Amino acid sequence: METPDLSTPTRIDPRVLSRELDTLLPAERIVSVDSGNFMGYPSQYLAVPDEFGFCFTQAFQAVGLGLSTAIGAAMAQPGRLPVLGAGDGGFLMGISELETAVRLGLPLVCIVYNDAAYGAEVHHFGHGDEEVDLGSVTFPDTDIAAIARGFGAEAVTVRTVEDLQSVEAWVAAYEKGTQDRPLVIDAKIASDGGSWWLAEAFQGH
Ligand SMILES: Cc1ncc(C[n+]2csc(CCOP(=O)(O)OP(=O)(O)O)c2C)c(N)n1
Ligand SMILES: [Mg+2]
Repeated sequence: METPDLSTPTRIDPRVLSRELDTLLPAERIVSVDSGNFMGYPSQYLAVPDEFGFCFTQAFQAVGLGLSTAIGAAMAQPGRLPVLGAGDGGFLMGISELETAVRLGLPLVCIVYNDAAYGAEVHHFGHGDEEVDLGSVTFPDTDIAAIARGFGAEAVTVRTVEDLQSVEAWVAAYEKGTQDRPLVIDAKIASDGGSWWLAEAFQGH
């Protein structure tokens, strides 16, 4: 099936981003997923080798556990590339653990689906035709790549498929066995109008 693409010149469709990363990143991987509107994208588009390749923290329903989950997964299975899928809100909640990943020299890929919002909450606030104030759940743009570099990680800002080229260099070093820094992908994502899985889940709220 063709991947839907609502990318704009400055924001990438999260489904296209995830599909491209599925191709770019080594298949021998362990995917961890934080909580939020975004969480279906890595779950749907990033293939994993088996059941030991997928850590889904939704059992706790708490935002912000993804990065520490991914670090734990990396320690448990050093032979696999750890890949985190997180939203901007959840990633910033747990970002102190980036220092841990840098200190441990972990090759860890953090995909941050950056919609400048607590996107899941937009579902709650924004349904129907009424005018609603989204001021408490939407944010100004945050340069997560710059913050990640401050922690000592490698980082890239992604707005288009072409911007993903720098991921290839990071992967090449990983494949040579010389990669000792996490990579944070600050993906400025386009809206697909709110993910279908949360629209469905929130129907009763
Ligand atoms: C600790 C905690 N606080 C608040 C919530 C409610 N909550 C669920 S998803 C979400 C938004 C997460 O935002 P982000 O990580 O940016 O992901 P997005 O929904 O934007 O894709 C919030 C606040 C929660 N589940 N856990
Ligand atoms: Mg968000």
